[in-house]
Amino acid sequence: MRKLMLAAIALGALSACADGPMLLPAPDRFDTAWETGDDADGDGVEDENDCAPQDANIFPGADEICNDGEDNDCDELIDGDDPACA
Ligand SMILES: [Ca+2]
Ligand SMILES: [Ca+2]
Ligand SMILES: [Ca+2]
Repeated sequence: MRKLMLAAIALGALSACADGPMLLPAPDRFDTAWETGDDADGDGVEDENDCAPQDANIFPGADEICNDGEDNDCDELIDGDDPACA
């Protein structure tokens, strides 16, 4: 089943490159989210820029919470490693 899906995706990409008719009825959900800039958790940051697209409390520009083990502000620095907690 996975091989079939990959083949179908490859076919879709090829047909798009050739500017031919689309063979697939719809793109998969991830492609749709990426293309439309969906914000799944409603935190105001598009999923493609959000390090936690399913958590509305975590987004670039959020306050770092210094004792929860999460990278709350999406700068890849967690708790004590984040300058916000210095
Ligand atoms: Ca988020
Ligand atoms: Ca944190
Ligand atoms: Ca951080």
